Amino acid sequence: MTKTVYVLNGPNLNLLGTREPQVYGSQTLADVEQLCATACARHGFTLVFRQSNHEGALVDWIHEAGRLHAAGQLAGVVLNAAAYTHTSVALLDAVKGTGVPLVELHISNVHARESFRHHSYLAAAARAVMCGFGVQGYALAIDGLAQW
Ligand code: CA2
Repeated sequence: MTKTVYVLNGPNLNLLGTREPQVYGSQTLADVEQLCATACARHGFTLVFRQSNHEGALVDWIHEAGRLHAAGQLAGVVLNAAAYTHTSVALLDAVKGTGVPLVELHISNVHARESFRHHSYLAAAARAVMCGFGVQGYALAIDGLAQW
C-alpha cells in the first residue's frame, strides 16, 4: 500500500518567490510543490500539497492526515506553519490529538532571526524540526520521512 505525505504550508507562503528573496529565496510555492513531487516519487509516496492563510484549514488538514495515519497509510506530515508556528496552540493540539508523525519545517533559520521566531508551539509535538536549508529543506524532510 502506497503511503501518503502531507506537505502543509501556512500563511503568506503563497507569496514565496515574490518578496524577501534574501530570506526565502526566489523559488515559488509551485516550485516547492515540484520539489516535493520529485522527492515523493523517489520514495514511492503519494503527495498531498496544500497552502492556507487560515489556521482552521490547517487544523482540518492535520485531522485529515490523522485519519490516514490511523489507517496506517500516512508516511508523515511536513508542516511549515509559518507565523502560526509561533502562536498556535490549536495546531499543537491537532498534532497531539491525531498523533501524526510531524516534521516542523522552516525555510529560513528562525534562530538567527527575531527572538519572537525562536519559540515554536509545535516543536514539542514534532518528531523532527528543521530550518535553514532553504526550500531544499522540503525535499530533505521527505527523504527523512522515508527513513522512519
Ligand atoms: O522560514 C520559514 O519558513 C518561516 O516559517 C516563514 C514564515 C515566518 O513567519 C516564520 O517565522 C519562518 C513567513 C512566511 C511568509 O513567507 C513569505 C515569503 C515571501 C514573501 C513574503 C512572505
